[in-house]
Amino acid sequence: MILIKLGGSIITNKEKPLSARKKTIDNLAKSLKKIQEPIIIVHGGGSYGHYWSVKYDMHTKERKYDLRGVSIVKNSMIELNKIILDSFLKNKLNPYCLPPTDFMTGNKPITKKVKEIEKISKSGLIPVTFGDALWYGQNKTYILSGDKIMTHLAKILKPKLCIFALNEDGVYSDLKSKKLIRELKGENPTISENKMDVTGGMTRKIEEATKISKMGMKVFFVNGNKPERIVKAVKNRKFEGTLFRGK
Ligand code: IP8
Repeated sequence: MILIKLGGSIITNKEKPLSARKKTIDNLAKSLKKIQEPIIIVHGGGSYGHYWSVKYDMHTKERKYDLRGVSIVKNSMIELNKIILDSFLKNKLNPYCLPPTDFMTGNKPITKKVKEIEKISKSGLIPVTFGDALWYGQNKTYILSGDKIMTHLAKILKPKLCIFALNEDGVYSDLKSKKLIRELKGENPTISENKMDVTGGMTRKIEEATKISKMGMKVFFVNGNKPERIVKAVKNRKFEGTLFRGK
């Protein structure tokens, strides 16, 4: 089983509020169609969820955020999720929409529910979940990042491979020259931050990827604009991107 995160920066135009990159999503869907094994998809918020989270000052910390903000962030994620689901359907994939409320309670995954997601993916359906604004308890809510969902799912399901599709070739050792790091073994590279991202952008991704790789799984960062690289990574062909190697 393969766990794939479609980053918000690849499925939306982060420069422009509420704009999905429909052509890119279609191309991703076409490539996913070529994968012959069970997959689970997680997607990010990009210029939907993050745009509204910034407006309403909502973050990953559990707090009493503006209720209007909670509703609007959730609504925008449903809107983006619908675009992904429509594209999958159009490209002959069978998505199975799973908002994170289906398998999370507070900030913890429900193991039994997560295990069910694996069964769903093994049936041939493609579970599709996403980062979201979530109820925590005691009138508090928080923003759950899709990257964090990747770690929760990986920990319980131990997929063969975790892939993060990004708007970059992978992790760069130097941002100016865009020199690609081909392999990381637990070390933390320094990177600059995207201010629009309430869940921590690339830093969070690297943090979660490192956690997953330390649990003994392979994690790949690949450029989602070249979705054939996802297929190559799955088929173990010549890989282009950054590999996080575990134990
Ligand atoms: O883009 C965050 O998910 P991410 C989703 O995977 C929201 O960090 C609602 C901002």
